[in-house]
Amino acid sequence: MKITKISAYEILASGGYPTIEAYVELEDGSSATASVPYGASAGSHEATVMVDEDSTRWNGKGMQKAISNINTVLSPALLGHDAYDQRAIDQLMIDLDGTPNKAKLGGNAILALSLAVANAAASSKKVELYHHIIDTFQTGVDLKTLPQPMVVVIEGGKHADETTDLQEFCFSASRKASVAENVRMIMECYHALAKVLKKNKLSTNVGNEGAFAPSGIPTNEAPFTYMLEAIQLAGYKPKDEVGLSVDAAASEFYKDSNYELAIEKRTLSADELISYYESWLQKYPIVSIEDMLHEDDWDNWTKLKVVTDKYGIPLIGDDLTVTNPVRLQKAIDQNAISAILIKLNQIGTLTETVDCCLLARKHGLMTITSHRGGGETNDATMVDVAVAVGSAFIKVGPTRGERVSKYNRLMAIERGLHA
Ligand code: 2PG
Ligand code: MG
Repeated sequence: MKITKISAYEILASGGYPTIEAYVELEDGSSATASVPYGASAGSHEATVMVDEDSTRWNGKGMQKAISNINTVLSPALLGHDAYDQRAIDQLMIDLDGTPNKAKLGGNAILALSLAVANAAASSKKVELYHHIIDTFQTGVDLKTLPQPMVVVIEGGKHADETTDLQEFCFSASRKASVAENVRMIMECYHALAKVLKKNKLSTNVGNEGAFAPSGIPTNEAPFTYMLEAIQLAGYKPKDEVGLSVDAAASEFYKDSNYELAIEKRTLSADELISYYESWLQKYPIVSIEDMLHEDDWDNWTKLKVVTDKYGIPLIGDDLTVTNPVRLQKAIDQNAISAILIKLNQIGTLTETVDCCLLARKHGLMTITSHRGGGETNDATMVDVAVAVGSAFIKVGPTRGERVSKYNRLMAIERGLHA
């Protein structure tokens, strides 16, 4: 099924700056668009987000250079190729770029086309995108269980001003129930959390990802106490029904080989920080933790993994592993993680993303497919990827259109499977 037409243009992303949307048309007239998100606290090993650095437009954050790479290099190469052969399409773009981090043509340019081709192929085959991905990559996923919600409900770090040093505090569904029921349960906890925050004289305004982002939270531990109270107030059982998950995004508060907790006015060594974290695992119904250490602090990740293994909870790599099979393999070899966050734009093609998930699964690691903090769009391709690779969770914020579009897509998939 030949690709006959490609175009790409800037659209507005959730942070108020542009991102790329691509349009792909096939010889049978089927077509699709896809757009690319990007992070606020992106890991330094991620695929390049190519921006114009032209201060006369969008404060330098325009994407015309990357779009020009689509028009002059990628599109001429892809036209006439078979859209059903996603692996070949992605490999062609990887080869044209030729750098390990897609610095020449831009990960944002390459991913926009990769995802638009996949969506157009699914539309041409008249199948759901997740089915197309399962077939194309032979992922072997049987769809008996769908990813469950991991909902960011308090955000700080680079996602909000004057709040926690740690970036995200989430409610994770642990109840064996439908996605729709678990979304309802967690959103009831989210509304209960609003009451708890107000009682503590904290604001319920929201940050980048639609989670509460109050200033004046006294410690990085305090959100756990509010969240635990909220679960109980909403009438659910902590841990058995709703667990707590945290993403420290610790690279953002790593300074001179130590960790600076600004709101607590103290600087901790990695060992001290790990002990602090362990005290939380003893006190709260925490079911997973992510990026608790700097993205290159490998030896301390291995130390922390000993602790999370002791408590039987997944240690998730994100900035550490950047959805990159090479970094994932290193993390496996060093026994640094037991789960991996998956973000399509960290690596820049659908094929490499799926390969990373398959590698994780081969080694018994859980995958969690995630939204991005900086610039999201209403595109919900990530949800179909999560379903097709058998992710245990999708991590997405609770409010704002570009976030709820993901949960709505997941619930639509669930309804479709039971129709
Ligand atoms: C993360 C993400 C998504 P960002 O660190 O997991 O919540 O944030 O997209 O800003 O890197
Ligand atoms: Mg993260």
